[in-house]
Amino acid sequence: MLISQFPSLSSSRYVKYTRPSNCLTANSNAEISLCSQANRPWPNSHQFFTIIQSPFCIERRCAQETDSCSTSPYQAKPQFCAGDGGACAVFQAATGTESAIIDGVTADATDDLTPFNTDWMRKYGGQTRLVLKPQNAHEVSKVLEYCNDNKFAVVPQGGNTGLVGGSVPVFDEIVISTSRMNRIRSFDEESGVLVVDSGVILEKADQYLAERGHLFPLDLGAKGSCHIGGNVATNAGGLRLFRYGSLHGNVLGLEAVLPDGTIVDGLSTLRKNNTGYDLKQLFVGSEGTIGIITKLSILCPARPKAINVAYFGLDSFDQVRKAFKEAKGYLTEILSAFELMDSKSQSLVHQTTGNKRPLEGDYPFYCLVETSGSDSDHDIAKLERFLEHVLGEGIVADGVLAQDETQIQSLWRWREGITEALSHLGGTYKYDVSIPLPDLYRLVEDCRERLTKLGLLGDDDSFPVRAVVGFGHMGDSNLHLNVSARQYSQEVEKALEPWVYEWISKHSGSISAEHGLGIAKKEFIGYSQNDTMLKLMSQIKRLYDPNGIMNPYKYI
Ligand code: FAD
Ligand code: 2HG
Ligand code: ZN
Repeated sequence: MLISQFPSLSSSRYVKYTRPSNCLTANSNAEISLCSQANRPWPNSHQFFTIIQSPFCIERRCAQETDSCSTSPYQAKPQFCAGDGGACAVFQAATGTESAIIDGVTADATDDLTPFNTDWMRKYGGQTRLVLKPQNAHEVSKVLEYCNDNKFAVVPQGGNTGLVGGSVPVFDEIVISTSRMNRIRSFDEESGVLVVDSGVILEKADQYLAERGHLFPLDLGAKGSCHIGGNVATNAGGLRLFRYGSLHGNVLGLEAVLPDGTIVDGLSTLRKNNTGYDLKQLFVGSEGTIGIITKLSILCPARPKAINVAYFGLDSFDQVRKAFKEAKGYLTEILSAFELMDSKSQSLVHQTTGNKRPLEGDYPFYCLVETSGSDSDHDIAKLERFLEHVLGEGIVADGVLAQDETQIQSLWRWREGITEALSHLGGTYKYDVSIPLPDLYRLVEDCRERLTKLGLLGDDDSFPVRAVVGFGHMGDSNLHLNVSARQYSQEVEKALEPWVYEWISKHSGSISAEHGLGIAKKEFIGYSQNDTMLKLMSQIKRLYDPNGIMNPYKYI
């Protein structure tokens, strides 16, 4: 066989992603909005914001504009108030226990509130003084009805791993966390239908299914923290969408609560159900703007018995495209992932983890190819024919094939670990985009060239940008352009936006492939949606949420 023997990888630990620790432990008065410096203790925004208390509401002004503080273009809408002691008593009665509330209204709870006010990237933050953790749809209903009647704004929050600032408040909106809605309700081995509460952690659901010979049809790097409700609310794509398709197809039914407290019972477990509008689809990717998802039924495939993973080094993006084409041709029904990583992404993972690299040489591009099937001998034979072909034709320069489960996990870490590796380096500007394959990587090259010409990109600390990195789900034409800055700054942001979005629009792409819009892309939705679509979306929003209490200031 032509492929090199698998070298012993230095670490076989499978990484579990949690929020960066300095975000969880730092002290905060939560006086922050759209303003942070990732490599300073979090948060330190007192110099930027003052709070003006009115009898009913809280209003914020940016007191001092500096290069590192993007002044929030948003003012708290006057009708949204943080709630008062009376409201807290109502919420306590609705949720039945004191432990379901983090109450920073009647007492100081700053430290407990900080993780709910701070997003995963430490880029966006709010100042909620109230976190509610209802346990079921009836409790959510009571809470939302009261909020709606009193025009209290709310932000649904799952695992808070979202990457567009959608899961944290902008001002003092009340956070409704799904963390106590965490029960697996049922699983039918014959149909493969799983019914879960929305706060079940993705990895827990997958472990439960593994014990029953099945697989959750979504997998992503944040699986140890993200909630299934959050996955559905963002229509997360992840590492195996190529094989198992999008959540729009796999979610069979859901239960949700509308802002006025109405419980929508659409928890069908049927695969086919053509009876009128498929309203559940509105919740898939709604990012908490029309209601709170409380339960889900999901179609789960049988767990493949034979999984193989290969990792390649390639000399150009054209070779990557050829390898992808050949993988589809040779591996057809067993190909389950084809992931792209550029040289810079892999050197940054190496730098932050210290792990031994899978290949000896350095290549401009790397790919991870996974096959999943039911017959190991059949799959290996197919994979070997493919490997011999791509190595023999010089499409792939070098490669390794995992020999066991530990090595499979280790190879995946070189792809899944990129986001976490970057999070240790400062602030990361993230652009999650769809681009037709021929132009996919050109965005990274053009971005590098632009930042270099502007004098922003360089190796030493005098340059604000450390690296421009490209990786993503090649099989889905989904690129992740990550610009790693030494700290978040207006100078870098202005160099990137709207330039990136204009580039995407010119190349017939989408400005959000899988992470959603949140607050990060609120201003830019027009680059991917026309006026008619935007008008229809606004009409739907008004129909479901006439008082506009659901996740305000976000994309709609
Ligand atoms: P949160 O971050 O808590 O919320 C996300 C949004 O959904 C918010 O707008 C929130 O208001 C809303 N929401 C949450 N729960 C509900 C609910 N029950 N009802 C209504 N609205 C709700 N995304 C991908 O698509 N593919 C990837 O491969 C991928 N990899 C990632 C890797 C890492 C290391 C990290 C940190 C993130 C990654 N993400 C990825 C981004 C993120 O979208 C997913 O992690 C996940 O889908 C978010 O789930 P969550 O429970 O953390 O939701
Ligand atoms: C991934 O594919 C995630 O790893 C995160 O979608 C991408 O960090 C990112 O930009
Ligand atoms: Zn992704």
